[in-house]
Amino acid sequence: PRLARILLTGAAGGLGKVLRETVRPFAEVLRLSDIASMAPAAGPHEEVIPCNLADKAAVDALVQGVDAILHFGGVSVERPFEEILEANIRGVFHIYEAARRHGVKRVVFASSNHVIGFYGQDQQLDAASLRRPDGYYGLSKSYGEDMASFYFDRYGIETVSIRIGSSFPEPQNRRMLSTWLSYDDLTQLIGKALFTANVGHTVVYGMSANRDIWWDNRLACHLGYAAKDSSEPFRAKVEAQPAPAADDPAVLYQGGAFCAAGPFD
Ligand code: 15L
Repeated sequence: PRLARILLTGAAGGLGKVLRETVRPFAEVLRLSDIASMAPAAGPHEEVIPCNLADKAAVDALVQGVDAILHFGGVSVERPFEEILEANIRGVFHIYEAARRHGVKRVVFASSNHVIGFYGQDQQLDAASLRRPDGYYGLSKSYGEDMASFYFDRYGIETVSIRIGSSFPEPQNRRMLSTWLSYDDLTQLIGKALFTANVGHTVVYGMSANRDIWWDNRLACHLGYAAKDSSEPFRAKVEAQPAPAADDPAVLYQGGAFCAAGPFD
């Protein structure tokens, strides 16, 4: 399956740069957007439109003419509330309002494990577990999930919220042996999120087929996501690092070091 035009926000970000290449087969034209400048310039089958997500009119224009939105834009780490408010909270509202106004029926929302970050690494969760955000960033992703739920119930706009674990070329520490999501698995998951019918608002944990996982995706089984990669080949390399203290948030909480960020005054 293939859509005519997909919008990717956050296209200059860590995952956006990767997705610019890997989601190409999902659309005739990929519209790329970011607040930061994007190199290289638009290639064949690409459109580049810089946009500040906090600017409602600009987001409205950005969304016009697309068939689906991959919303990966915004602040991606813990920051003071005011920064998160503009990019993530106002930003996600602008995306959904624009989707409503322009009849866009499918959004893939880059949510995060930080919506449940304060659970212990000894706990098992599924998509119905109560959220325990680990900061303003996690709160903004939690708000984004609620925004997705509301826009489905009220306007029938469907969303898959992917609670991304840690999507990097390889797991960087012990925690990421559980949270790692390979780029290939992320791309597969986005394909399922775009092309599975009747997703309503589905929450899925974005992780590879790692050995020790904390999250159960059975409530998202209709997506048919089947991870192919695992953090296991990187275990020896990661475990060669000095072990953190037993009371280090990095090994206590699912959200890791985010749980110890701030305060900012
Ligand atoms: C996130 O949500 C961040 O965007 C990313 O930079 C990683 O820190 C990731 O979570 C993680 O928890 O490893």
